Amino acid sequence: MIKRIQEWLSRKDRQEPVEISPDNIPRHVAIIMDGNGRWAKRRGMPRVVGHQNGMKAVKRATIAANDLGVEFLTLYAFSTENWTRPKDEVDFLMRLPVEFLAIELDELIEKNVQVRVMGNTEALPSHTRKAMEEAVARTLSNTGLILNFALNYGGRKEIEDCMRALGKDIQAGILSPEEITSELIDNRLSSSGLPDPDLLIRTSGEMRLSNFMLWQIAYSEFWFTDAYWPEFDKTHLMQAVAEYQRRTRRYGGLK
Ligand code: V07
Repeated sequence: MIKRIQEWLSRKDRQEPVEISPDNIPRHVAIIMDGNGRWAKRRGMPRVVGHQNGMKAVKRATIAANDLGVEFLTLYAFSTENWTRPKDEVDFLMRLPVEFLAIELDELIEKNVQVRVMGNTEALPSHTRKAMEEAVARTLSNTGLILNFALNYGGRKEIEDCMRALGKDIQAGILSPEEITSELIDNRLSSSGLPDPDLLIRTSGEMRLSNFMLWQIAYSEFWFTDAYWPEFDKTHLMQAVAEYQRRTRRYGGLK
């Protein structure tokens, strides 16, 4: 028995091609991109080298998702909790959208990708906001995959802001409590306009949500991998989608 499991593990490590049906591709994939610092540390390099390589993995994952026919890809780039990291690291992270614009965006524009951002973006440094706004503006008319960065995002903060806004509307007499429905809440979250994620991926072996899309993932399938985010490539995404299809096959094509 133990031997059989070992054989299976070694096959999985070699990442043989997996079978994916074109009829049941998750429309919306969300990813918690964990393990950038650990990946660097394992190589004896500073954490920021991990973040830099994580940015390359963003482009790989985007192109892979686009090739598979995924319509929406949401990536957790910076959480409301990440501000507690050392200042140097936060400063470096806040420059990544600028680098992304300079280094990675042209190839994504060629692939017809549209960039969006959700989260509390007003609180970001102006160079970060400017880069992010430029990425959004330069891809606004693209019609391919929607690449949605969660930046200064927190699931509870999003729900808190939504409840405050609804409370204000009630106080102003333009909303009655009976009118509050799931759909109304959907429309007031920063993910408004996107369908709920069908598949949530987290890298680096952690199995927590860490305040990511708490409302939206009510029915999402979860897939975890031990791979660090800078190692993530098309084969990981394909494994995740193949597993998603195995789990949802009873609805295949009917969902
Ligand atoms: C960040 C790279 C990916 C690994 C996880 C953390 C580090 C891309 C962006 C980005 C965001 C908005 C935008 C264009 C690019 C980004 C941050 C961190 C803060 F419009 N990667 N990436 N932003 N990392």
